[in-house]
Amino acid sequence: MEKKRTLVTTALPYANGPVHIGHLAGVYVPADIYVRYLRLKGEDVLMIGGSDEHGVPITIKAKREGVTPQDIVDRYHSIIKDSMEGLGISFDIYSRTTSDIHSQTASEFFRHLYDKGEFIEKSSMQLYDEKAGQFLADRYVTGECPHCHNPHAYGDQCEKCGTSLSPNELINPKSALTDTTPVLRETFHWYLPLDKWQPKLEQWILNDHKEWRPNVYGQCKSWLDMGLQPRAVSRDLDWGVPVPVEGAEGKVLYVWFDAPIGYISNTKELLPDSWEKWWKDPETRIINFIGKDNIVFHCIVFPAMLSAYGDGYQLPDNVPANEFLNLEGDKISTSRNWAVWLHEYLEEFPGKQDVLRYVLTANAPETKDNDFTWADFQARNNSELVAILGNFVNRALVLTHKYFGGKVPAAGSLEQIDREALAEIGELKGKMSALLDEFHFRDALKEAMNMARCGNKYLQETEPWKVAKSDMERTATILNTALQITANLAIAFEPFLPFMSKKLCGILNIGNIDWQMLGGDAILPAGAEIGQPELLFEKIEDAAVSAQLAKLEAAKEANAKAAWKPEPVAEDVDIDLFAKCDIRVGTVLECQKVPKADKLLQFKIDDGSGEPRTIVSGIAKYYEPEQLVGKQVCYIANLPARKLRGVESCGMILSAVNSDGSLTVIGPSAPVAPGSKVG
Ligand code: B3M
Ligand code: ZN
Repeated sequence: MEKKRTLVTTALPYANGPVHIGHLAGVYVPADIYVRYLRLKGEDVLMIGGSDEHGVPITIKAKREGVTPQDIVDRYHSIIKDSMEGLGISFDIYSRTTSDIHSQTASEFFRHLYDKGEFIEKSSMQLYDEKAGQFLADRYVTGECPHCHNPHAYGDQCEKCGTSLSPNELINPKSALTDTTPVLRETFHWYLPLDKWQPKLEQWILNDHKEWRPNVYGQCKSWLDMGLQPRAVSRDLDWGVPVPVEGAEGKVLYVWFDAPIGYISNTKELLPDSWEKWWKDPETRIINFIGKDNIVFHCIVFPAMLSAYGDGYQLPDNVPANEFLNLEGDKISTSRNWAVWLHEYLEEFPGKQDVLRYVLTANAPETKDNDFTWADFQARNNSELVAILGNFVNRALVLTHKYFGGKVPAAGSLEQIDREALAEIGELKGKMSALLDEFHFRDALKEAMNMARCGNKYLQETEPWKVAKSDMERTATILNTALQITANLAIAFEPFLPFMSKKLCGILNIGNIDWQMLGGDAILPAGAEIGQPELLFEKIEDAAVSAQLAKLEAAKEANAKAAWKPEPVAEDVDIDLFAKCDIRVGTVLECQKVPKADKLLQFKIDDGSGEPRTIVSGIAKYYEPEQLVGKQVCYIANLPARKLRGVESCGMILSAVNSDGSLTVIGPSAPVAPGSKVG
């Protein structure tokens, strides 16, 4: 069924950090491809985005930095907005949930449901920080995980074993605000009875939307099979949209209640007079682009909210959620800084927006989690964008300048090989359209690349540079055909690589392109001027890749350092036992590597006896032998001698174990006589 218009929403990223490639691959790049495709088809489409500026993580970050939550969201909203624009994500509006229009809309939404009696009010016992005088949101409580005994689990989740928790389950709960032990105190909240909407949602998803992606459909089915429960839609917190009901002081709307309403308020902000048709007319298709962790909110909770509101609100037609993108084999993480940040990418790879768009689409996590690696990024750029697409276009343009002075030559009568090449472009267009209609962006991009392959093959087979030696008429036909393929590429790639497309359209002097033109064999009229060839893509060198890998390595090291805690102190020992251990200071006279043992260093130590003492120590990875000569070190003097790689070692040199596992030799802070006792 064809509908009149399409409203595309994109998950609102939390403004507690910049966006990274995981967000882009999951939501914004596919949504942008889809919207650009619809626009090229001449359809009426809106792309709505914005920052999600409420929620507990923002308040925690603000506390930690000693600034207000508004400072945090102001900072990240502008970074996110600018960087998305930099990547060519073509929002019709990118707004934010701290706007007045949003508070009014969300507040009115809640009040309407409240007045209709759509909520139930329930009391419950929740953890309360008596010192801070406030209830603690789940994230504000930390403690020991009852499953894996990780001592740093959060009240909503243990990040070590991945189990979802409720704060009351934590062993030894502590308030993240004051580090005191919270107490249970009664509070009350409003709940949306999702169970009331279960039959409607079952019908709508399980029967009417069997075409949804299997991951989305499957997740919904398992929620529905478990049976829906009432969900709290308010929180005791001072950051958010206040609950617009008397007696609700200190309570705000739960962030997942207000955020999806952000889609509506942002549409309203853009189109104050005509927003309603985008939400309430059954002739509008609504498509929500999200990541897989947001499925339940978009397919169950928000549809239940819209249904409870009534007044003509429509439910989404599709929710093409993606799986996750990992980075170099590890889960992307904002807090661990294990990410490729968009704003940094744009600075470090200026003019290469399309390369990132290409790689994220070619490797999109549409059906399963995927991995982004810098090696793959380089390979796809060098062997696909440069070697296939860039190479073909460049050859077509250069040859046109060489033989026809930069003007599109007129085609004579086409031979079979010309007709076949053009027919293949038409077929690929058909495949691409079908794939794009079904949200298979990765495969659609492959078909676009196949168009460029088709162009290369055509030039390889027709060899115009040879034909030009004897037959200029035939050469004209071949280059006309090659240029028509080039123009087709400018259109086919527009949704995926808009910067390249714009540049190429500029060179080819084609102004307004649309999807109907794609597959055409006369997009460029004979005689039209072609601009100077410019390289569309350039090779990415190894050094650029190594620099990125080094940056990730540095993040890993910084994390290990930050996460490091000293080992717990061992059991008590008897003072006599300690006294038996004879620790001395000696001066290193000689130090050398032990042959064929990459961990061992062999020392000769002046221990004051007049006879040098030999000790072998496993610290070769951390020191060059000459670094230690002349230094004073501590060693245990009364360990029985033992042979290590054929060398008799009399004692053990003491080292401190650093947070990264490396070893630092221990010695006195000022010189002492060799053989001095430590005690
Ligand atoms: N901010 C969650 C997220 O960024 C959330 C999405 C809201 S969409 C209405 O994953
Ligand atoms: Zn755990």
